[in-house]
Amino acid sequence: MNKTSRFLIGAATALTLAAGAVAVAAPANAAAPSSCASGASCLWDNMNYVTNGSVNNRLYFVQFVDNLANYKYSNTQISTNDTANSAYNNGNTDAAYYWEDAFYKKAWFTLPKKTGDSDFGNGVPGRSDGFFNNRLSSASFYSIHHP
Ligand SMILES: [Ca+2]
Ligand SMILES: [Ca+2]
Repeated sequence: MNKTSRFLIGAATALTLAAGAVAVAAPANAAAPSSCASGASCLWDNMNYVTNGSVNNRLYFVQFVDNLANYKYSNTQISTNDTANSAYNNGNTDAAYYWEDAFYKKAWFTLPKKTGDSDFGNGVPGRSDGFFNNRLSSASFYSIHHP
């Protein structure tokens, strides 16, 4: 082994360690659930981004949902009204907002882009109690509706 090849091996090892450090530092919920496409926000009936045990059974929107009573989680007969326990905002530009009542009324909370809340029961951003568990009735990205 000559001097040049030893140097290259050393450089590759350093890069690998740096990438590992970045992965460890990332928030636990940084990765979007697999069923929530880029640009969408998604809701699930249960905590941890599932409905009946599957991440695929979700409600998603790319602009707004004025009344969740009009929709069911995909592959189910479960109404999305007053049932959601987790949400992810996989939008690319906007924060997403989630309201207690239809047509963007009463209490709300917001998730910045590329973040989620895997369990409304232990609180949501800006609120520490489980108030929003099974209570959402409308949702929207910031550019369409916001408080
Ligand atoms: Ca539920
Ligand atoms: Ca939570």
